[in-house]
Amino acid sequence: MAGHSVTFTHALCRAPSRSVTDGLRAEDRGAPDADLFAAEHAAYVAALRKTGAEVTVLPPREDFPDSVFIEDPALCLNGVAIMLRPEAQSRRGEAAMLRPDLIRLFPEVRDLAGDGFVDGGDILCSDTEVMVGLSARTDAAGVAALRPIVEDLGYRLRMVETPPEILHFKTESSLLDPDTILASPRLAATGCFDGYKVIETAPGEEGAANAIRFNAPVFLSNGFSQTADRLDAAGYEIWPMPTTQAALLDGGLSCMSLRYSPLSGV
Ligand code: CIR
Repeated sequence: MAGHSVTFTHALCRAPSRSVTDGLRAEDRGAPDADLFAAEHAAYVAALRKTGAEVTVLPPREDFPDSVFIEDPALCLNGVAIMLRPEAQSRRGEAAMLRPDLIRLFPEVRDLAGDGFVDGGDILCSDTEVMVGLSARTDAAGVAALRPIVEDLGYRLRMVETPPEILHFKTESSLLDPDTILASPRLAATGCFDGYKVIETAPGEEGAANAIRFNAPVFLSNGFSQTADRLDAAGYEIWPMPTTQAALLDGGLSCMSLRYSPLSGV
């Protein structure tokens, strides 16, 4: 069953900067190649558009090497943009930098009170529930500030734990349809998806879980053939995508867009 948590009329992206080579990474496996990153990003934007969505691509920002990962400084929920507060030092200015664009694109922009931290990569939304994973980037104070905004927009907020070895909650999970989650076995084992149907990634393919269901297709990073088979067997239409350069910076498919429908209702 498709629902408004997987159908979108719009997406907002930001082109990668040349400075993306300085992006944050937990483990240095070499800097990404800026040209190849741009090519992979262009393929991603083209695929979003191919589903019928209107995609706005903001210009690159050299002063923010990780700003291509536009999912982290904001959350779009029920037609409203919510400014978040990324924790990483080099990303702290990203929300303020993005805010004028969101004011231009959304009828309403809300701000997080207090000084807690929340990264969009830790937020997974279904039709009725917003799951927020505590992580190295998202703290309880940030979640407490987000809760009244989310509840006011008609959603339930549930705070869950992200295992310490996982950067963001959605690094290893994604929504396939309003009742079904794709997750790595280690994240699913925490029990946070109880009540949902869970499809686990195949052994050694944890990175496949940072997928996005965007309208009809599920975008899945290249190289995860066993997980692709599982999704295919479950009836999902898979669109394989190259994400080799984002992966060098611990990023993936969800991180590179804000997905929304201006007039969606709960
Ligand atoms: C960072 O460490 O913040 C970036 N290099 C990667 C952010 C990935 N974003 C995401 O999972 N939502």
